[in-house]
Amino acid sequence: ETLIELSKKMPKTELHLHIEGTFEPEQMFAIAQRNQVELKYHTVEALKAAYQFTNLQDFLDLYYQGMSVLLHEADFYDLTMAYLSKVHSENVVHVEIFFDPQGHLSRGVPFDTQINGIYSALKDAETKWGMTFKLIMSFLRHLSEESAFETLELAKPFLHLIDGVGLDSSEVGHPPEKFLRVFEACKNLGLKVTAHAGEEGPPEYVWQAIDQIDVDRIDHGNRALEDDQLIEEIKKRGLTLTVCPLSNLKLCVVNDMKDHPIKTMLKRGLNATVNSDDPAYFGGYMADNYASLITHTGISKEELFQLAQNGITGSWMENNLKEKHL
Ligand code: ES4
Ligand code: ZN
Repeated sequence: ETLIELSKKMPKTELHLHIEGTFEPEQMFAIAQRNQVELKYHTVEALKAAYQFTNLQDFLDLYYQGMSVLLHEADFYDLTMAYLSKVHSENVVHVEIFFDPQGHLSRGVPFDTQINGIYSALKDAETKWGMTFKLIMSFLRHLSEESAFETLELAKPFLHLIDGVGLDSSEVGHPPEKFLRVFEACKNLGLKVTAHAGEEGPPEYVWQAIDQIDVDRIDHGNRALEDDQLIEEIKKRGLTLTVCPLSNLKLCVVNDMKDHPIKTMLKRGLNATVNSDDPAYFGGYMADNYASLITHTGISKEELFQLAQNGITGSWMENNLKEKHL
């Protein structure tokens, strides 16, 4: 059995996935047509040709355009179900999904439309396949603290459906401390907390996520490797890093997959996991992320098992369920 075959068979978790980043061009055009929304690109080919990014912002500009066709609950359902069917076929057994409510509220799409569509698909996948899930509401960090607080207010009737909050979008210039008070309020409501940190931003932003926000997890965290003391702190706290190999390649966080630091992370004792971030934009889902690491980094069978195991221990699933999967 090859390592790629093995990695496909392993039960896997996805802990870093933006549902709006699973929007495949074909589905985007179909929903655009049924909603009579015009896209800037007029063919699937032209859109796909635009997926060449030099940094995070290049990607985000297209990501916000793409999600602009999502208007109705059925759109959010269809998007989510397409993603869940795909990763079910790759033996993903548990997903923790981000959604960006502000990216839709700004277009007049109500909070309940968004969350009801996404949540119904998650529930259906649980019923059909036993796939378990957590739902994470993410704040857009390029927007204000006030906007994040308004979003939290809108989320309050739906807190029974939301497990945690995250922080995403343009990192540099928008440090975690900008949202210190919002995250404090979220924690007081019993929500788990994670934040994108150290993707493009400096180690200082990872320190802030830990020391000021007291995050339960770190999304990406690549640049933590620049600071030995920070590595020690992450280990001391047992924090999981949700690493996204194909994302890192497409957004030029790494220049070549052979230089991807995931093996270094494991060797340094960090709880790294493999995730797909925005698979429709970055060239692959969970299985593709593993396959790329296998093909280009010389990762071992033991390291693959460690990554999958970290995905279970670092998830927010209940402890008895973790034990079942380990
Ligand atoms: C994102 Cl890769 C990435 N980084 C930050 N924010 C995001 N939102 C969607 N994908
Ligand atoms: Zn992300």
